Amino acid sequence: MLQLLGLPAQASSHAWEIDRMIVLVHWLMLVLFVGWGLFFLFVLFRFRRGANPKANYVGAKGKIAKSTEIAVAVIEILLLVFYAYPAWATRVSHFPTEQEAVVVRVVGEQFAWNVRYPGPDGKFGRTDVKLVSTDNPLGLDRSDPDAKDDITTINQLNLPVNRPILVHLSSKDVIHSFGLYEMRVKQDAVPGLDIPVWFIPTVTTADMRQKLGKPDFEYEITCSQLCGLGHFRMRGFVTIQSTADFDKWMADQEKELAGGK
Ligand SMILES: [Cu+2]
Repeated sequence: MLQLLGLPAQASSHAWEIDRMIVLVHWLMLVLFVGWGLFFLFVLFRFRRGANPKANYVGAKGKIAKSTEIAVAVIEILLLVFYAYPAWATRVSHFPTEQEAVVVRVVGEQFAWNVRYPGPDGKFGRTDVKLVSTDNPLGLDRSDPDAKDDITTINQLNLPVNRPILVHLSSKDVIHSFGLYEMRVKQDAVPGLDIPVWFIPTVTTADMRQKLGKPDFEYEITCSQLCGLGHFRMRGFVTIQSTADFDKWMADQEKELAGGK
């Protein structure tokens, strides 16, 4: 069924929950589609002109119609209450703490994703809109002690596997949407707002390449909101690594930052 629906591979701990919902809704829609189709054919035959020379203005009065309608409503309520609400509740009310999660800030702009890590001190440094330039797209104030070790990248998000990731999303200009399809994550990035979104990646990029048999596969950040003329090229990449590889990458970034200063 997943293959039939063309869903991307699953790479986060909650991906199955979203997919189960999608599959159940599609089964319901398939039953309704076939049911309505058959009913339509039946009506064409049953109420043909030859058999009904005189129109009946009252219409059909059957119990089947009513009970079918109630059954469909009940199934929809069950889907909502037992599948959709619980899945949504974990997303919005069971956030990991800043201590247990890897915290990242992602700021959308026309047409790129600016990524920022707090660095070893775990604190995000000060930013100032006056400092924004092409070299410093986030306006990071490097004179602030908390900002000295902040790591920034553009269109590249490195994350460790099997750890909660907490992304704080915002935007510099218009509304963008942060979409990680394999993680089943999609959240709007809105100027002036800090919107948190969390997930746990479960498959490293290397493992996913092997699984899919595609040696050049990359997880992508897609902008899922039509945000301007360059919307189509607003894409970043996510590299899911083992904890050791991620720590090494982070250390390399720190070294590069220290060397460049
Ligand atoms: Cu965008």
